[in-house]
Amino acid sequence: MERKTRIILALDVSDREEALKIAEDVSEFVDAIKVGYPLVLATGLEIIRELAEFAPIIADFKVADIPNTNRLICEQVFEVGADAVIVQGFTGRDSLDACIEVASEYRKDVFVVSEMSHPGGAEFLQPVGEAIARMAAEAGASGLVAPATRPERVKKIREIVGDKLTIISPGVGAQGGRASNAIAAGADWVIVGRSIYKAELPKKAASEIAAEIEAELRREG
Ligand code: NUP
Repeated sequence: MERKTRIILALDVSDREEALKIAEDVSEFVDAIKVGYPLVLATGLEIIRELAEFAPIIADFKVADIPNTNRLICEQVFEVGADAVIVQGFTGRDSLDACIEVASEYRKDVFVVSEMSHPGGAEFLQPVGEAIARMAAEAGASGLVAPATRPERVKKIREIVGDKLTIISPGVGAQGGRASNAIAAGADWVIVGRSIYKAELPKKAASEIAAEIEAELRREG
């Protein structure tokens, strides 16, 4: 994934034509497209291959099973052309290792959720988020998913993993987080869904977030 706009589009629409149209429309302003259950369950796994024409694809399946099942899931995801997969860390080191093993066979990336961005993410996951971040670093994951809704938590996770891991951060816009705050806290990329795909002009919405991030990066020097 090349760092240009620092935006990952969360393409949670459920119509194939709409998904392809939005992907093409906003592609110059996003560095990757995140595809999850809403789109894949509605249209089929092949949508990943089709969207990969526009940007690298992150498959957000929050993989959370025993090692063998995780392995089988990751194989499907990389076979269809995804560049990365998002997995849960709470299932433990062996489950994570299975995902990382498959990813390294395909030379692809694994992002581990350390703490989720919605209010309920603070309930069970936040108390173990830092331990998950440490485990992800030790296991050799490519990066972490940390909440833009709580920039102070992104900062904490960045302190824990240093520059070794990439942090991608959802919760911008519709969930209340600001892109510039997440980037200032140490996120490498923000993940933005509804604020782009539900906008009247998705391309304009993406370009405005890109400009906000650019201004923040300039400010930081
Ligand atoms: O902690 C997380 N929060 C979150 O919102 C982990 C995620 N993977 N996501 C995903 O990011 C969520 O499933 C959705 O696809 C996207 C955020 O979308 P939006 O709130 O910008 O519409």
